Amino acid sequence: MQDYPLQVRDRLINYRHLFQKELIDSELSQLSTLADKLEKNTIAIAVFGMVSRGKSSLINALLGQKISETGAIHGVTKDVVVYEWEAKGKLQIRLIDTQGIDEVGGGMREELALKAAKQADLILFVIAGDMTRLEQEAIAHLQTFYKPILLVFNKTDLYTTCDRVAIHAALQNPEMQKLISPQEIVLVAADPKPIKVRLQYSDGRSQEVWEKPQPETQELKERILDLLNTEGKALLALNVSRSLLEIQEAVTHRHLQKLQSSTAIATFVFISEAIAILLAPALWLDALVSGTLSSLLAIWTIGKYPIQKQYVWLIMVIAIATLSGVLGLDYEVTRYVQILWTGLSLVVLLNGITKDIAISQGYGKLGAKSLIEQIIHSVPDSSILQRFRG
Ligand SMILES: Nc1nc2c(ncn2[C@@H]2O[C@H](COP(=O)(O)OP(=O)(O)O)[C@@H](O)[C@H]2O)c(=O)[nH]1
Ligand SMILES: [Mg+2]
Repeated sequence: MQDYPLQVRDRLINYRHLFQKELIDSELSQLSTLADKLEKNTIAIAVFGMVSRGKSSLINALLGQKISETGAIHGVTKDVVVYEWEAKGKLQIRLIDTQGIDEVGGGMREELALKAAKQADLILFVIAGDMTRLEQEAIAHLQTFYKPILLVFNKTDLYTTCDRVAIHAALQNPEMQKLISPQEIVLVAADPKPIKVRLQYSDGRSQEVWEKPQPETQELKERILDLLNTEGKALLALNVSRSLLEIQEAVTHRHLQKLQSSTAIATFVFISEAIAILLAPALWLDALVSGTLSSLLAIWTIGKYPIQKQYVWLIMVIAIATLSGVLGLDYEVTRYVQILWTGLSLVVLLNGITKDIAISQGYGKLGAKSLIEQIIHSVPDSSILQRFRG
C-alpha cells in the first residue's frame, strides 16, 4: 500500500509554502496541527451518540479504569474530553468523549460534539437498543464528512438473548445497511447493572448478594485495534486530507472574491485604454500611458496570486505593443493592434488565474480532493472506507 500519510504531508507542506501569504493565522496554525498529527501518527476516536447511551461508561471500560464521569442524569459530560489510550505500535490513540447530540441546551453543545466528530479519524457511535430517527440522521450526517463509524450497541445486559438477537437483526435490515454494514456493528456492555447472585454455603445457609459483572468490551477493543492495525494509516491520511480540503475551499472562496474585483478593475482599465487610444492626439503618448497602465495591472494581479509567475510574459507582450507605438509604426495599425493586445492579454491573465484557482482548490497537484479519491479507491473491499466509494 502507498504511504498516504507521507503524500498528504507533502501536499500540506507545499500548499502552505505556496499560499503562505494568503493563509490567515487560524489556517496556518491548523496546518501545523495537521502536520504534527501526521508526524506523530495520532489517531483520534470520538465517542458519539445520544445522552445516557453510555458513551462515558464505554470510555472508562476501554481505558480499564473509571476516569470519565458517568450518570443517569442528563448532561454529566460537560465538555469534549480527550483521553490518551494505550499506544499501539507506531500509532498514538486518543479517545474523545462528547456530550449527547440531544443534550439539554442542545445547539451549542451539539456543535461542539460535531466539531469533535469532525476531528475524529474514527467514530464509535453508541446506541442502546433500537435506533431513533435522530441517531440515523446523525450517522448519515457524519458520513458526509467521510467519517468511518463503528456502531456500538451498548447495554446488551439489559436485554434477554432473544431480544438482543432481534434488535441486532433489525439493525441489519436493508434500510439500515445503507448506513451501516453488519460487520460494523459491535455489541458491548460497558457498565452492566449489578445482578443478584445467591451464595450457597456448605452448612446449608444461603445469602443473596449484588454482584457487578465485568464490562464486556473485549470484542470492541479487538475490533478497534485490528482496524487501526490494517487501516490506521489510511484513516489518518483521509482525515487530514479532509481538513486540508476544508482550508483549500476557504482559500479558494477568498480567491474567487478577489478575482471578481480584479475582473471589474481590468474591464475598467481596458475600456478607458481603448477610448484613450482611439482619441489620443499623439500615438507615443497614449502608447506609453496605456502600456504603463496594463503592465501595472498585470504586475498587480501576478503579485496577488504568486502562482501566476508564469504569466510574466504578458508584461513583455504589453511592453512590445507599447514600444511599437512609441517607435511610431503605422499609426492606424498600431492603434488597433494595441487595443487588441491589451484586451487579449487581460483575458488570458484573468483566465489563467481562474484556472489556477480551480486547480489549487482540490483536483490539482496540491489538491486534497484528488488524494481523498485515490485513498478511497485504493482500499480493499473489506475496508471500512469502502462505503465512501460511491
Ligand atoms: N445496564 C447498563 N447500564 C449502562 C451500561 N453502560 C452505561 N450504563 C448506564 O447508563 C447511564 C449513562 O451512562 P453514561 O456513560 O453517563 O452515558 P453518556 O451520557 O452517554 O456518557 C449510567 O447510569 C450508566 O451506569 C451498560 O452496559 N449496561
Ligand atoms: Mg457522558
